[in-house]
Amino acid sequence: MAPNPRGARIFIAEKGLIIPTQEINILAGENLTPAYLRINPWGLLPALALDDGTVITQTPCICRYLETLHPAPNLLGRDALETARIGAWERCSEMNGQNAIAEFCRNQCAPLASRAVPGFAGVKALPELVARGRQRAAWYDEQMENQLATSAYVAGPRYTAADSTAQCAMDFANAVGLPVPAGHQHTLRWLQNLSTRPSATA
Ligand SMILES: N[C@@H](CCC(=O)N[C@@H](CS)C(=O)NCC(=O)O)C(=O)O
Repeated sequence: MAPNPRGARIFIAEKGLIIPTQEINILAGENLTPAYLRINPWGLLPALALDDGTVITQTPCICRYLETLHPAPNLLGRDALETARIGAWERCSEMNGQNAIAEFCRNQCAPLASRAVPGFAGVKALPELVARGRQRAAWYDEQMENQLATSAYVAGPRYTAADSTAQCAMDFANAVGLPVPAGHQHTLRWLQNLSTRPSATA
């Protein structure tokens, strides 16, 4: 359910690509083992390993790499303005959504008590950050609801990576106890619509 690996899988599915995947157990700390750190020294998921051994990290960069090689269907923008809009909403979902939700759940999750920051060990959870994460996530929910009140999809009238990035943040939030507020009808309509796409189960 981790939002970044799921975001990459959804992107790959929307592109119609077949890429073998290997699951790495974050809660068990598999991403911090020497074997995984040899693949990605930052200890983060996802990572895309090419046949020649090159490894690409950071979800937006993996997506950009794949979009460059496989331009259709376009998911990152058809022109300068749309590309900027999609990028802005992706950054919003990462910073205001995913990071807030991570702050909420990591600082109260017993298996991550000394792994409060993704990718490395030895950072202790701070219980007071739970409430702040909830507050930040509520602010993100407001931003999304306002946007989706006037826009069919997150970055405009068509489905793009801005949708999958937000979908992963919101589904993850729901899984850790921060559901979309019941009154946010536009967000709920949009999320229900995305859940019917085949990529939702990628
Ligand atoms: N900016 C990175 C963030 C990657 C990230 O934080 N991934 C999380 C899973 S969603 C992770 O690897 N967590 C490892 C951990 O919790 O130790 C990206 O875009 O890929």
